[in-house]
Amino acid sequence: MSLRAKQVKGLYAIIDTSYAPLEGLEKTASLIIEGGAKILQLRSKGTASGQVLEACRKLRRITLDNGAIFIVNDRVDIAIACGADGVHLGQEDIPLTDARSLLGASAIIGVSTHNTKEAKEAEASGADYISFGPVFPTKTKADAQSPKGLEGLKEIRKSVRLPIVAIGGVTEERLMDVLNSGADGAAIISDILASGDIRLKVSSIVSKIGSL
Ligand code: TZP
Ligand code: MG
Repeated sequence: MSLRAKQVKGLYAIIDTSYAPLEGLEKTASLIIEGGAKILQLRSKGTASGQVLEACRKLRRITLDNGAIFIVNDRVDIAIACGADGVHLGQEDIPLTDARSLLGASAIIGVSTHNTKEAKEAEASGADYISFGPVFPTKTKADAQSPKGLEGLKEIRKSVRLPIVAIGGVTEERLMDVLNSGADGAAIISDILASGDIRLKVSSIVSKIGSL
């Protein structure tokens, strides 16, 4: 496993701007980082590119100041422009090999997968990690596939060696279930952003993972 891949484990916090408005972005990110998250992604569907870049530059500064990894969802161009650590690609985004040529050898590149075929393809193409899901029902992604369950996650674990980040309906309560089913990391949006106390929620999640 590459050095890049080894860093992808534990809590993978995603700021989705449908839960956390761009105006309060730095505050939200700071609370997540103060809670102890070491990986942060920005996901901002439908936002103008210039605004996304501006937001990413802020998050890049906060993550760099705190030794956290910063990943941009979907947009290789914005990841390059803000100096992110990497990008997360969906199945419909630009191919991994093109992203790798643009971002370079040291970038962390993740790919969304929903089945064994996609997971194996991502591994063969040089992904550093895959996300797999939705493991559970989620309201966050309108076009999410049907939930794959913990059994689906266990199947994927058997098919690839890459770090697997479980996504979709993952909560503090379900955290241990996904980690015990083969996930190396847990990507969480709503359980963090919709909680009344983001810093406390993150630190509680991080301490649960730390006690593994
Ligand atoms: N991809 C698959 S499910 C999902 C994404 C982006 C949404 C996850 O959000 P939540 O709120 O943690 O269920
Ligand atoms: Mg995407």
